[in-house]
Amino acid sequence: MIRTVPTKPYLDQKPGTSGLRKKVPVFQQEHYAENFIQSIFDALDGFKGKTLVIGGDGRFYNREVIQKAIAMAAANGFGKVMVGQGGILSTPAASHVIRKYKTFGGIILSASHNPGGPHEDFGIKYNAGNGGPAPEKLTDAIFEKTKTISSFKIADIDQIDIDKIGTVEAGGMTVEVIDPVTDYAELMESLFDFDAIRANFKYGFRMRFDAMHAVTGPYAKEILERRLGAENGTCRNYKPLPDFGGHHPDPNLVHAKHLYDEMMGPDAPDFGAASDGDGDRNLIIGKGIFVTPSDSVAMLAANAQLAPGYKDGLKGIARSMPTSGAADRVAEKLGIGIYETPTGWKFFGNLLDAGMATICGEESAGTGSNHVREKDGLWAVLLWLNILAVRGESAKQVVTEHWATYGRNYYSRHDYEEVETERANALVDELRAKLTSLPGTSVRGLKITNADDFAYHDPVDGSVSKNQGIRILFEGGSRVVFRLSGTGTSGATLRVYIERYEPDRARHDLDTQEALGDLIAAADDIAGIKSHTGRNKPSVIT
Ligand code: VG1
Ligand code: CO
Repeated sequence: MIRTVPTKPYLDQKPGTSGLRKKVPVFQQEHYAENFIQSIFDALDGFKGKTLVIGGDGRFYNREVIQKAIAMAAANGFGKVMVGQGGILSTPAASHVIRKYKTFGGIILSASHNPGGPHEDFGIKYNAGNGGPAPEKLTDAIFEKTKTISSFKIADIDQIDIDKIGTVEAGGMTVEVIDPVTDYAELMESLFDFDAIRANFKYGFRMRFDAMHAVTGPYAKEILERRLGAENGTCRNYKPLPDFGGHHPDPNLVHAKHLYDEMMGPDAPDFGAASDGDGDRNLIIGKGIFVTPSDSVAMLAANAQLAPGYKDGLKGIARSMPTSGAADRVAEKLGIGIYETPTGWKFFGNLLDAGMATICGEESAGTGSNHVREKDGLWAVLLWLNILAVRGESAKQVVTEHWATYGRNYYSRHDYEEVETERANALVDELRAKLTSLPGTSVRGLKITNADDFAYHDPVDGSVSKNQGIRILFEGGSRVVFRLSGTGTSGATLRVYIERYEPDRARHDLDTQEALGDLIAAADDIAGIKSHTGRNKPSVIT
């Protein structure tokens, strides 16, 4: 029943910031997905007879690869797989299932916020037994295996009916199809004050949640409308579609502009939120005010004790390097640790496992805590709802009061998408070459105090990750960071992160792009963005 199929390596299967992401036609090449899945198994040890979780964000090609993964898990000796019904498991829900049932690990099929469809993106990543994304050591080992693979193992079994909840035997292995929502919804109930949130809705609090036709729809419907009593229709675009309705399931001010416009309009609900393709990102917009993700993690950390799951306080806060320093001020006030990691959730795993950090965040709309080992979109939304319900205040009040207490970190990210790879590399190489000569010089009247290429020394396992983003620091604490995206599937994406700290509360309601104007101009002077990319302006500003 088990076949060993000869195959040839593909040389482009290097996992990026979050797993392997490629266009669907690339994944549809003969044995392309099989090679990567077998390489994952080949890089792991000791899973014979153990359980593997399999789920995805429901995008185009999800069902096909799930069938392959099940048949290959059987052939490779797993004892059981747990699959989300319909092939659906949000990334945070998958992380929770891995942890709750103490499984060996999981395979998550997603390209997250990237568009889906026959010509769009697909992705595969492996999460370990702690529920978190494979650390660099493991993704490097997987990549090595992909370069030399010569065969894969697959069981000759019929297609599994993944739409029917229940347990079947196939290929000498147990396949359990589980409800993707129940365990996750219970976890949320255990962390948050559902009574307070329910009462708030009852007394007229209105919200809008946009699932962007991605994976969080069924979760949001169940939790917000059924369990918390938000009015019917609170959740919009809640049906997961293989092509996300033709849109980018990226909850930012460009791709969720309709939500932003609604929240700034005259009849705005009290609170607006959205999540991405695989449910790990969040967009938070209060009535009349957008909350940047960097601010959001700081504000959630500052108020977390209002939620039952965090009533005993936080152990520490971790943020990715490009994320603004707003959270640092909260950590300082709380007297807890603050950790600065490279971009990508895999770097938070050790800090969470070691109990050094409780809340983590990234500027890219990712926030989460030690309840799972992934960022978690709905978790962030529910913590906001919990805080607003207990404080009895609007999001705008919470935000402005936070700025008054801690000062405001003006923050923006400029993305230049699908730049020719050579041109993007040339920009980075040139910048790197002049790093040592920059400190002490001034650009646009701004004095550079330091310039380096960020390297992370993991305080738990001692591993070192180099070249994680170029930082230019200015006198007064402002900074500009440059790095290339590790999640794109065509060309290169240059990300430029710009930040200025403003302690003066009389200057807290400036337009963000204006408040950062001189830094934005300085970034171009220093890196030659326009000349290298040939672009006059960014493709996306968040
Ligand atoms: C981006 C974000 C990063 C995030 C990653 C995965 O990576 O910047 O913060 O962890 O996406 O998020 P990059 O390398 O493109 O900058 V998700 O929601 O796409 O899994
Ligand atoms: Co995502």
